[in-house]
Amino acid sequence: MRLDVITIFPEYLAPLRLSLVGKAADRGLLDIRIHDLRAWTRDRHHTVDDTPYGGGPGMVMKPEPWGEALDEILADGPPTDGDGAETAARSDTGPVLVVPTPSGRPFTQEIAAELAERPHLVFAPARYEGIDRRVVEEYAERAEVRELSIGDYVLAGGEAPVLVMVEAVVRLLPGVLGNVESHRDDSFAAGSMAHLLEGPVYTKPPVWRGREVPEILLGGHHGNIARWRRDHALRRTAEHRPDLLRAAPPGSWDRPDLRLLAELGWEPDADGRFGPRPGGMEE
Ligand code: JDQ
Repeated sequence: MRLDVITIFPEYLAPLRLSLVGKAADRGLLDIRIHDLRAWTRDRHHTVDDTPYGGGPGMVMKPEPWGEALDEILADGPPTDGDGAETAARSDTGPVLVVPTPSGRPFTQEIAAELAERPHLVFAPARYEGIDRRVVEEYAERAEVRELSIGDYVLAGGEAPVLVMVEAVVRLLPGVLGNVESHRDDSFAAGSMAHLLEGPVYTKPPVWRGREVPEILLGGHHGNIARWRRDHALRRTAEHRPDLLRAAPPGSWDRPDLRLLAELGWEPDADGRFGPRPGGMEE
């Protein structure tokens, strides 16, 4: 996978050289290139921002440096394969332009998995009040543009979201995780555990500062351990993420689940779901 990041703070992306992502790059699974947007300015002061049309506070990123940077980086990326009838903007093998913004669609595990399938991701973290709108319009004709938010809080720029999204994507690439982690059931992975958060975990010593590891985990009864873990996962999900319980499809719950959920004050409706069905307002 080829991964480009265009930023006015290239040092902010230094953590991509470390840990899991950095190791994946060292092993050749990933080609990461960090670019300074100011390299594509033409004035003496390397200006990247200007005042907003229509007035208002703050500054807006000028379109020209982004245009020059993206033209060069998209031309230099892996080739889009296909029959020529499809454009890079629509092809599964064309580039994806990821633009972090508080007004984007929510970045989810599902989107991370989709991005992990693509050969070329170009990240465009902005600063100030964001990038001139015409840049997204222009590159939507040459790439799949994804405007994404990592959560409902306001950051000062898109660099931290890039670190978050790259880590979520790279750990899904084949060969990046060792066997232990790759066989784990992730809380948000599509599949059997999608509606359950992780329960608590423990390691040695068996007693720390007078606090004991739950006895059931010390015995070897795998059936009882699995049930104990599921109960704690359910309790935690009901407490922290009731929305996930409500979104779980009917048939997600076995008899002990339903007994515990009833104890916690949850009752399924006639269809076996907790609360109103999600959806109905898409697009
Ligand atoms: C930028 C800004 C517009 C604040 C400038 C570029 N989830 C998430 N929170 N915040 C961001 C993403 C984010 C991403 C990129 C950014 C914030 N800002 C500051 C811009 C309105 C408010």
